[in-house]
Order: sequence, then C-alpha cells, then structure tokens
Amino acid sequence: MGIYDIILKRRAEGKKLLAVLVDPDKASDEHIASLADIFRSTPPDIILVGGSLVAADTEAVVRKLKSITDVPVVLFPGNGSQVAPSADAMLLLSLISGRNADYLVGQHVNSALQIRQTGLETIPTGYILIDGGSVTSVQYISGTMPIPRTKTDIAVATAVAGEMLGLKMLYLEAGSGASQHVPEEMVRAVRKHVNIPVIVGGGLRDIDSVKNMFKAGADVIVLGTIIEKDPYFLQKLFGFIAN
Ligand code: 1GP
Repeated sequence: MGIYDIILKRRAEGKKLLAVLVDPDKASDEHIASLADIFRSTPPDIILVGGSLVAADTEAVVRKLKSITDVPVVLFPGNGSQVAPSADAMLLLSLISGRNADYLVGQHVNSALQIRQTGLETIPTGYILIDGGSVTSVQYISGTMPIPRTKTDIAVATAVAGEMLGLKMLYLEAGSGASQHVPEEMVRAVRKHVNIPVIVGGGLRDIDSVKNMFKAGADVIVLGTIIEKDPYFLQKLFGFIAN
C-alpha cells in the first residue's frame, strides 16, 4: 500500500497522524542516534525529510533514517534538488498561496523526469503558507507573501482552489520555527470546506497546540524544531495521546 493510501485509510478509521520533520542539515549522527532511541518506543507515523535551503546530501540522510527505523520516510523538498530515491514517497509541493511560478510549477518541471526515473510515489500537495508572526526561511527563499493570519476567507479559497485543481493533500504551513502556529479557526474553516487530507505544521511546540490542531481538523501534524531541541517531546506527546 502506498503512503497516500495509508493516510486515507488512517483517516477513514478516524485516526490522526504525527509526522516528524528532519532537516538534512541538522541530521547529525548524534541526532539520528537519539531519534533511533526514541522511535523504538514512540515511533511517529511518518518522517518528513527536507527544508527550504539544504546543503547536505538528502539521499544520504534518508538512507541513515531507513537504517534505524521502519517508519516511512517521505520527502518534503524545498526545491527540485532534494530528490532522494531511497525515500518511500515525495510530497510534490506546489506553493499555491504564492504567485511565484517557480514554486508553483517551475521546480517540478526541472525535476519531473528525474523523479519519474526513481519510481518514487508522488503525492501532489497544495502548500499554503500562513503568516506565522515572523519572516520564515520558506517565505524568504520562495519570495512569496504568506496569507495574513486574519484572512481565513483567503486561506479557504486557496484550499478549495487546490482541491479543485486535483491536488491530493493540503499543507497549512506557518514556517519552521514560526513564532505563531496556524490559527485554529483557519484550520477549522479549511477542514469544513475541503475533503482531502489536511497537514498542519510550523511553530507547534507544546502538547495543547498539537491537541487543538487535531481537534480543529488537521489529519497530520508536523513537528520539526521541537524535536530537534527535545527529541523526548515525542514520548511526552505519546503519554498524552495514550491518556
Ligand atoms: C516546517 O511545518 C514544519 O515545514 C515544521 O515546523 O520546525 O516549527 O516544527 P517547526
């Protein structure tokens, strides 16, 4: 079963998914060893690998992760150079909140044939950047303006357009390390208007926020910075989920 089908199946069963984002530039051997330790008892559902600006060899990092865990590894590429054949799937992200043709379709054209040769499962995903209270790497690198936090109607219209265009998932992103996560009200409104899975990430660093995002209708939550700082946060979160 492909990764997208797993996500749909879990959703049909009323389950939520947790994804941990690994930035290849921060994936030191020490960090991967601590992830290996934690994933033995509290594995996330998905590992995302990628970043807006990556210097490290993504394929090498994917291989290391595959050697320490059976958790599916899904590419979350900041651009067309982050294709790693050893991954299980790739989010084919189109930055639909922006008006920069390069991130809407240009990077995809550059890497399409290479991706096809790898045989990777691709999951077309509408990437929607929401103002997270500070300028994030993705905003700067993509040269796009995020949707203002108060403009729920624009977020909804963008999400509906993405669904109508045939995208299979939506990713509401405040940006890695954002000072504020995506507003719950916005997640709730988007959830109400679309049927495809909704991923939410950026600036989530406490249990209540994760809980509230799931309650608002997120199907998948992405945690990056908090796990880099405190990998054992996953255990605390599992404790909460178990209770
Ligand atoms: C970034 O949504 C992810 O693309 C994760 O964000 O690093 O803030 O958890 P954080």
